Amino acid sequence: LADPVAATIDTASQEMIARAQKMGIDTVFDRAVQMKPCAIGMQGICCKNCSMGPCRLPLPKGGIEGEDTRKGLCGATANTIAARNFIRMIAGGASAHSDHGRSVAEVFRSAARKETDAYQIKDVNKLLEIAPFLDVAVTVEEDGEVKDRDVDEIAVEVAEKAINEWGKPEGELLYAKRAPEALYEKWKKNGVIPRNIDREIVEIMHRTHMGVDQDYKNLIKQGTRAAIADGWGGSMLATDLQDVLFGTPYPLQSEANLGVMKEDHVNLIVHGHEPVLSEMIVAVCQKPEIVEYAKSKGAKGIQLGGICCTANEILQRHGIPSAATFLQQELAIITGACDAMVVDIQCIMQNLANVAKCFHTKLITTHPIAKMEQDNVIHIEFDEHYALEDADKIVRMAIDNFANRGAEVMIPRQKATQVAGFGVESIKYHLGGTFRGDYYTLNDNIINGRIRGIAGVVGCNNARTRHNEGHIQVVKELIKNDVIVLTTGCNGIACAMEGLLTPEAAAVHCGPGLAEVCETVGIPPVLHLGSCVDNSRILLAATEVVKAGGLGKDICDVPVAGSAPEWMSEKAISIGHYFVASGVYTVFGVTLPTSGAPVFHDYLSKELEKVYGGKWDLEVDPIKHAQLMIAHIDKKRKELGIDK
Ligand code: NFS
Repeated sequence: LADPVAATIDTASQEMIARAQKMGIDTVFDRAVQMKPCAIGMQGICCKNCSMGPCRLPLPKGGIEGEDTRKGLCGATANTIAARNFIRMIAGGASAHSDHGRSVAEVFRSAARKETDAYQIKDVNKLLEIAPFLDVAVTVEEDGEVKDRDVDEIAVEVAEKAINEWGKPEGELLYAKRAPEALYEKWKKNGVIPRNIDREIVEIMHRTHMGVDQDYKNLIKQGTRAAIADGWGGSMLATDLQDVLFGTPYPLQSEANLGVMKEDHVNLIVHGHEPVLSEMIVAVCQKPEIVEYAKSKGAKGIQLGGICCTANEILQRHGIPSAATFLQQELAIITGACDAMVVDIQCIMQNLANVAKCFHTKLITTHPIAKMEQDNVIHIEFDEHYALEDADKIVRMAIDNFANRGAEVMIPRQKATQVAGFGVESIKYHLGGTFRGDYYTLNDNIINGRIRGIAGVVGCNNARTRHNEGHIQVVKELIKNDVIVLTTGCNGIACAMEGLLTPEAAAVHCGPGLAEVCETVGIPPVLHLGSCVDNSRILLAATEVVKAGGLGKDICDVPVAGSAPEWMSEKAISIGHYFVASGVYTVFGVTLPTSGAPVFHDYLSKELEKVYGGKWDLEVDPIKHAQLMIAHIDKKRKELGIDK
């Protein structure tokens, strides 16, 4: 990838990278050419957990013959070092998802206690559905009669029980029991049921401290426990409580790519992850007096757009268009038309501030744990108790800045239509059966072979590989082979930009079986399930498939595979690992930080399957990557006796 402009398959991005270069502004695409990554770090075999190091254990050219005698000053082997680094990545990822979940839980508690007017319980059905999983009764017995409990009372108890999951002193993660029974039993037998969410992350930091756990198998076992605490804990709670507060998504139509920005509108971009702020911004932007205010400043209205998982959150629930994937964030400012960009946490590049300096764009940080050192950045700390006031201030700042645009506005025209807003509930609606169980139609179509299997394709962009190329090629190859795709995160945005999230895409890109199902039901072949915490929806969808019957007793029996073709964040490693621990064969693209420790790598990519039914794999070539997933799906079909 020597040419930054060619480092993306998206022509809108190419235009913006070229424009930045002309203006003398560097973007991540330029920096990726200049900065060479450390080969030893990439292979996972650099230990910097104490100051006697960093100890670097390069793999000898030509691999290892005979015994592997490499060791650090303390004697740590390559396997120990790679395993420590790997589970520290899980800790980073799990903590990011789970801290996001905690924030949502705290806002939820404020709403349940009626300490704030800005947030209310929007989806009572979902509240009643999740309550029993948190040991909260939805009925009471009074005078020998069973009566419905007061919803407000249930909400407060759900809030308290949920928050307890982060730090309770005893017991086990309550949501672990939402997994298929066979999987729960497997976890129990192997001692990896999380005790509470925070504890598993802290224990990773302890066990990877100098001189503690020195057995890669035991280290990864703790990584497994923390990853389960993420997928089936912090992330799942985030998804559930967000749905209760802001509504469970249902399919809707929108658009994607930089072309969603409008020259004659105030362009306000929300970027980051927690919907507690972006929901308020959406609400404020819909107020007639705010629209009037924008008009009084010479704009035709306000165009909201999202980047990263905030994009996915407000897309799923409100149909707000997705402006950009992770790697396009600087490019949104380079249009010259971004009047304000509001960020909270995660996946926010510090260089945004440098790019914003070259334009009129106001860059606003909002979260106490995520500030920027550059002096052009404005910090407006978001407080849930004054949520609407804070959002109002931010939106007005964007509107006031509209008049300050320079002459140099250039918005790429490219944008694509997308149908998003899917979830466990809407799949049930579209692919369920009226009489025969919730996921009956889906299972029936898998059994009769129209749908070959299910793939979860998720995750980031990575500047070390061509932007969106892996995402699109993997997904196209899967649907061509009749594999239905569930997407989240930046893969969802990439698929939207390519037009794959439309029902019409089925006739163009799918094999005959999947095309027929999509056309009959009226769904896209790629179902957008939301943000990265919403990968928990994929876990629950897989669980529903198991429950509907005919496809085995556990997730690892189902013809399903996972993929992150362009991953880059620690969150992706945590996600990958909870997929694996939940029984899913999971293929990553780009690289894995395990290649320098072949024994540890083999443990992840071979041995773990014997324990949990899922395993890791790495494949850089997108077509081979998809073919590996298809081969696994076929293997599972054969085991189920449904191969024809
Ligand atoms: Ni996921 Fe969201 Fe995108 Fe990757 Fe970042 S936005 S939580 S980490 S880059 S998919």
